[in-house]
Amino acid sequence: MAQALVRFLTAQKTVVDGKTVPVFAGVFAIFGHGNVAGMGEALYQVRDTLPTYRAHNEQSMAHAATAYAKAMRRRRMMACTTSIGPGATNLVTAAAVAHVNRIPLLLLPGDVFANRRPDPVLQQLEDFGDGTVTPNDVFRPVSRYFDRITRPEQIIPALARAMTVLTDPAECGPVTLALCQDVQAEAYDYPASFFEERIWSSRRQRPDEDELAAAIAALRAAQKPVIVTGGGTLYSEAEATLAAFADKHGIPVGETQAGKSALSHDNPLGMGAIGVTGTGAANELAADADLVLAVGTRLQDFTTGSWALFKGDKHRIVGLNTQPFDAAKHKALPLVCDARVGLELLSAGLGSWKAPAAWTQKAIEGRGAWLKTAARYTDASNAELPSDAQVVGAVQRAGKPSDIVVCAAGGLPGELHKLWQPGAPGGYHMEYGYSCMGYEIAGGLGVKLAQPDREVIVMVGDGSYLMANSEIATSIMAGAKLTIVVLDNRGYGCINRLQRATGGESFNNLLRDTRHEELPDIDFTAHAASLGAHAVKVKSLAELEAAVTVARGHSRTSVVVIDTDPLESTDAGGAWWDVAVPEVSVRPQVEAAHANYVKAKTLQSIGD
Ligand SMILES: Cc1ncc(C[n+]2csc(CCOP(=O)(O)OP(=O)(O)O)c2C)c(N)n1
Ligand SMILES: [Mg+2]
Repeated sequence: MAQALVRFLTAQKTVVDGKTVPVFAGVFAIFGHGNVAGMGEALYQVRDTLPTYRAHNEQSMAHAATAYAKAMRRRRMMACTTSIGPGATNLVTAAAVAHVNRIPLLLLPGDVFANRRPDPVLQQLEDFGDGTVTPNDVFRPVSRYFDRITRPEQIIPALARAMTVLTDPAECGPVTLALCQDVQAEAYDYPASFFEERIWSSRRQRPDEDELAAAIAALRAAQKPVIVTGGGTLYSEAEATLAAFADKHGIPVGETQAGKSALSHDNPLGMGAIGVTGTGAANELAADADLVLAVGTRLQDFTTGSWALFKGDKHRIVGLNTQPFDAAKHKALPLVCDARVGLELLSAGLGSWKAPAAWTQKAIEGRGAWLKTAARYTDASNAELPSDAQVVGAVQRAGKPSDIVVCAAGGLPGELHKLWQPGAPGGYHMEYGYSCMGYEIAGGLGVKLAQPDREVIVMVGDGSYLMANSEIATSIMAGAKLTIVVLDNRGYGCINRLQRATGGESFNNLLRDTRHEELPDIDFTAHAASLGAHAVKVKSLAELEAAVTVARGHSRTSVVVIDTDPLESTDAGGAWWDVAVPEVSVRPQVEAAHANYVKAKTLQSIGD
C-alpha cells in the first residue's frame, strides 16, 4: 500500500509557468515504528523522483512543508510522514497552522495495527470505551479531510478525495491520511489506472451574475471606498490586476499580513498594512470608509481591529472570496469567485467609474505623511540597544528587491507589517494566521526550497529561536541557505508589553521577570555555530547591515544576532485589539485598564 501511495503521488502533476511539474515537490520524513518499514521502503524506491528530506522535528518539518506551499502560491506542495504516537502528534500544531492559513499540506502519520493483534503497541493510547480512537484522532479538527486507512484499497478513493481538497482554492488545507502500519505493508492488486498521470490546475471560479451585479452597484454608490487585500490575491496571482483596478478606479488599498507584497511598495494607492498593526494612512481611511472591498481575506481580528476599525456610518463590506464562509462575514455582500476574475469583472462592470477625486487625493497624501513617520522609526541610529523597528530598517537597507523576509510571532510581525517595504510580490512571508512561534526558521527552509534563487531572510525573536531552531541543521543538509537575524531582547517582549497594556505587572515574560535561581546568558552564536551555521553577534545597527551583506555572500546558512530593546515598539499607526481585561482585580492598574477596555468595546460592531 505504501508503495502504491508514493507511486500515486509521483503521478500527480500540475502546470507552473507553462511547465508540467510534480504537484508534490518532496516528502519530509522522520521515521519510527509505524512508517520506517512501510513508507520508508516505499520512499527509498522513488527517491530520485520524489525526494525525501530528513528533518529534526515533526512540527518544524510540517511548517517547512506549509511554507513551501505558501511560497509556491499553493500551486505545489509537500507531504510529511511520521511514526505513530509522538511523531504523529508532533505534527498537530503545524496542521493547525496550515488549516488557519488555508495552505495545502499532506500529512501521512503512521497509525496502530488495523488487525489489532499486537495491541497495545508502543505509543498506542488505550481508550477504555472506544476501540477506534488513536492519537491521530486529534488531527480531525485541524484537517480539511481526515481518513484512517485500515484496508489497502481504501487509498484509491482516499487519495482522490485528498487531491480534490488539496488543489481546491476554496477548500484547501491539511489532509491527514493516518496509515495503519500493518496496512502500509500489505499487498493489493491496484488497477493500473490508479497510477496514470493526472494534471491538476487551479480553478478560477467565476461569480454568480446577481452577486456580481450587487457588488458593482454597491461600489458605484460608494463615496469613500477602500480595498483590503489578503492572501487570496497572491494565491490567485492577481497582483497586477489589483494594481490596475486600484489605479483605474482611484481606490486605496490596505494589505493584511498574508496579503502584504501584492502591491509594489511605491504604488501611490498602496496604503501598506491595515488593522491592528496597520499604517496610519490605511487605518485613517478604514475608519472613514463607506465601502470595504475585502479581497481574499479571512477578516481576522488583526485586520478588522477586532471589528472596531471600520467606523463609517452604515459602511458596507463586499466580500470577494473563493470561500462562501469568508465572503459573507459581517453581513458582507458576497462575491464568491477567484480574486483575479472577480476584480476583472468588477472593473468591466464599473466602466469609467472612479471614486471621488478628493478621496483618492486624501489617500495619496496620507501615504506620503505615513512614509515620513515610518522613516523616523527605521532610520539608522547609534542606539546602544536598538528597537525592533531600527533592526527592520537596517536589514532593509542591506536588502535587495528580490529578497523574501520570513517571520511569524513576537513583536516583529507588527513592526514588519507596518514598516517592511517588500521589493516584489511574495517578498513578505508572514505566518500570522496562527502566529506560531517556531515557524520562522523552519518556514524559511520551506520558502528557500520553493524559491532557491531568492535570498531568504528570517527575522526571529530569541523566544521563537529557542522554541524551534533545529531546522538550521536541516537547511545546511538541504543546501537551502538562509540568513537568520535573531533579535535578542531576553524574553517574550511583545507579551510583556501586552501584559503592561492590560494593567498587568511584568511577570513571567522577560527572563528577568521570571522565577529563577540564575539567569541564563544564552549564547545564540555558539548555539547556531554548533548546528553548522556561520554565526556572528553584532553590536550596532551599522555592524548588522555589514553582517547581513556578508551573509548574502555565504552559500551556507548564517545566523546574525543583535541585542534589542524589549520595551520599544512603533507606536505610530496601529488600531485597537480586543484582549479581555479582568473585570475585577486587587490591582488598580487592572481596574484602570478595564475601564478603558469597556470604553473601547463600545466601538466594536457586533455582527454588522
Ligand atoms: C507556539 C506559541 N506559543 C506561544 C505564543 C504566544 N506568544 C506570542 S509572541 C510570544 C513571545 C515571542 O518571543 P520572542 O520570539 O522573543 O519575540 P518578542 O516578543 O520578544 O519580540 C509568545 C509567548 C505563540 N504565538 N506561539
Ligand atoms: Mg524576545
